[in-house]
Amino acid sequence: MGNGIKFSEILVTGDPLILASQIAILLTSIAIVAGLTYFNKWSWLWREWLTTVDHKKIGIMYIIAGVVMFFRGGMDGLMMRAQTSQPGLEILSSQHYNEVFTAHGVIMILFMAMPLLIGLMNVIIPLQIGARDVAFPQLNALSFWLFFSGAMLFNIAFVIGGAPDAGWTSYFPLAGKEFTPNVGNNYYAISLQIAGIGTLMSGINFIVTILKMRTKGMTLMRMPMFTWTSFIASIIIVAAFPIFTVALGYMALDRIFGTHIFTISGGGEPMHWANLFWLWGHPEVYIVALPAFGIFSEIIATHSRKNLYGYSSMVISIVGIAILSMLVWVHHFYTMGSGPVVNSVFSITTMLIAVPTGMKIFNWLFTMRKGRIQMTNAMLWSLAFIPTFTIGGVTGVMLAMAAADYQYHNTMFLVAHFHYVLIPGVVFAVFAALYYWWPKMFGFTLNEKIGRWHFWLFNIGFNMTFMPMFFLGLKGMSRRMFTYQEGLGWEPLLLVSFAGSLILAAGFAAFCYNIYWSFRYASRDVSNDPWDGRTLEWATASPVQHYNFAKLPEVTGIDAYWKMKKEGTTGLIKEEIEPVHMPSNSGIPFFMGVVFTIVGLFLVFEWLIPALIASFLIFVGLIMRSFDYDDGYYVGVDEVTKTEQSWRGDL
Ligand code: HEM
Ligand SMILES: [Cu+2]
Repeated sequence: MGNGIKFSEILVTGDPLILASQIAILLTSIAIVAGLTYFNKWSWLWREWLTTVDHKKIGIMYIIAGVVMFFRGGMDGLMMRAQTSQPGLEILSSQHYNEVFTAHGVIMILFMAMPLLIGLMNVIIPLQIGARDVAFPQLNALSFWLFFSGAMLFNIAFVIGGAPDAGWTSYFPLAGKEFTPNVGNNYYAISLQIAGIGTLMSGINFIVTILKMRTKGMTLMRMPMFTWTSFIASIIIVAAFPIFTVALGYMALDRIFGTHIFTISGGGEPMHWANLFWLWGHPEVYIVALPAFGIFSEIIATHSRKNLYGYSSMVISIVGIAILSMLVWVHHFYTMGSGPVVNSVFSITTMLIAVPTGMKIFNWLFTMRKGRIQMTNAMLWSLAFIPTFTIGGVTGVMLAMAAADYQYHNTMFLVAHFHYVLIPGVVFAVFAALYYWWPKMFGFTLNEKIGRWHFWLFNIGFNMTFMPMFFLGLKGMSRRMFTYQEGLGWEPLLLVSFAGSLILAAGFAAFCYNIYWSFRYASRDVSNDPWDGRTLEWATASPVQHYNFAKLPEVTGIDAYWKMKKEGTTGLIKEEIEPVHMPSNSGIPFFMGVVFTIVGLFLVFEWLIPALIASFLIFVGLIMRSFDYDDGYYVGVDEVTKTEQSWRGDL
C-alpha cells in the first residue's frame, strides 16, 4: 500500500500548455469570485441555485455543466486532430496525447452527454407527465451535486496530481499500479465512482417519478415518447450502473489498497475488467441514445403536425433495445480470446439491435409522410440525424461480424463508427432539444438565423472530421496513435479531418454566440406554446412557473395538450385554484457535494487517514438530513392567481 503523493508533487509542472491552463483556471476563478462579489450575487446564487430543489433549475445546472464540459472535451479533440494533422508533429508528446484522449472520451460520455440528457430529463419529464416536481426533489439535488463533484475532480486532474492516461476504457493491466503508478488513474476510479452514485440516484428518482407522479389519466401508454425513452433509460441506469460501481470499486482496491483483482501476476484476471466495463459500457451508450430518440420523436411529430407514427411499436422497440443492450457486451473484445462460439452468439445479438433501431427510423419517416413540415432549427437537427445515424448504425453492423472485426477492431474505422452514432444520436438530439425547449426554460427562443450557421458549420465540420476516419481505418491506421510516418497515404485524410474539426468548433462557437445573442436581444414576448406543441409541457407558461401547474391537468388520450387545444379545455377556472404544496430548498446536497470532493481528493492522493476523517462528514450530512423535519411550504391562492393571470390574461 503506497502512502500517497507528496505535498510538493501536487501541482503538475513542466509543460507550457499545462502552465497556461493553470493560469487560465486561476484567473477565471478570480474573475468569477470578483464578479459575484462586485454584483452582490452571492446570496442570490445560494438561494436560487446552490440550494434549489426545483427540477427545472437542477436541469438547467446540468445543462450548463454539460455545455462547459463540451467545450473542455472539444478542446481535447482539437488538440488531437492538430497533433495528427501532419506526420511527425510534436504539439503533444505521446504521454500527453494519452492523457488528452483519455480525458476526451471520459468527459464526452460521462460529463457531457450524460448531464445534458439528464438535465433535459429533469426539466421536461415532470412537465410532460403533469407533475409538480420529481418524486424525491432533495435526492435530485444530491444527484446533481455528486455528478458535479465527480466532474470537477476529473477535470482538475491534469493540473493537480496528474491526468489519467489509460483511455476511457482503462483496460488492465495498463490501468493498474504496475504500469501507471502515478495518481492519474486514481482520479478515474474515484471521480467516476462519485458521479456514478449521482447517476444511479437519478435513475431511481426518474423511475419512481414516472411510475408514481403521473397526473390523472396519464396512463403508461399515453406517455409522451421522451418520457417513455427516459423511463427505459432510467431502468438501464439502474441495471447497468451498479456493475460499473463494482468495477470501479475493484479498480480503487487494486490501485489504492494493493489488491490484485485485475492483475494476473497476483492471481487476478484483467478480463474481469473488460467484461465488467462493457457490461456497463454498452448499455451506457443506449442510456444516452434512448432519450435522444425520444427527443427526435417529440420534435418530428410536432413539426410534422401529426401524431407519432407507430406509437406502440416505438415502445416495443425501445424495450427491445433495452433488453438487447444488456446482451451484446462481448462485441467490444471479439479479438481478446473468447473463441468462435461465444463470438458468434454475440455477433447475432449485436446485429439484432439493428432491427428495433431500424423500426424507429421508419416510424420517424412515416411520421413525416404527408405532414405539414415546419423547418425550424429543432427540425433540421432531427432531419440531419436520420442519414448520419444510419451511417453509424450500418458500420456498427459491419463491426458486429466477429470475423470481419479482426480487421476493424481498434482502428480509426471503429472511432468513426462510434462518433457517427454518438454525435448524431446524442449531440444533434441535445441541440434539437435546446432549440425546441429553450423557450420553456428561459422565456425566449434562440435565434433561428444564427442557429442556421450553427447547424451548417457543425454538420459540415462533423462529416469532414469523421468521414475520413472510416478510410483511415481501412488503410490500417489504429486508434490512439499520437504520430505516424510519411508515405502511408494517411496525410490528406488526416488533414481534412483536422480542417473539419476547426469547422466543427466554429459551429459550436456559433451556438455559444447564439445563446449570448438571444439572452441579450431576443424578444421576451414568447407564447407558452410557440411550436404548436402536443404534450403537456406546452400547457405551462414560458418560462414555466415554479409550481408548474396551477391545477394538475387531466389527460384523456395521447398528445394530451393537442387534444385539450382541440377541445378548448386549456383554460383555468379561477375558483378551482388551490394552494400549491412545494418542497423547501436545502443546503445539504451542496454540502455533500463538497464533502465528497474532499474525500475523493484525499483518496486520489492515497492519503487514507485524512480521507477517513473527512468521510465522517458524510455521516454528518446523513444525520442532518434525518433530522430535517421541513415539510415544504404552500404557495397561496393569491400568488398562484396572480402568476397565472400574468400569462393567461384574466381568468
Ligand atoms: C446498429 C447498432 C449498433 C451496432 C450493431 C454496433 C456495433 C458495435 C461494435 C461491434 C463495436 C465494437 C467494435 C470494435 O471494438 O471493434 C462497437 C463499438 C462502439 N459503439 Fe456501436 N453499435 C451500434 C450502435 C451504437 C450506438 C447507438 C452507440 C452510441 C450511441 C454506439 C457506440 C459505440 C461505442 C462508443 C463504441 C466503441 C467504444 C470503444 O471501444 O471505445 N454504437 N459498436
Ligand atoms: Cu457495444
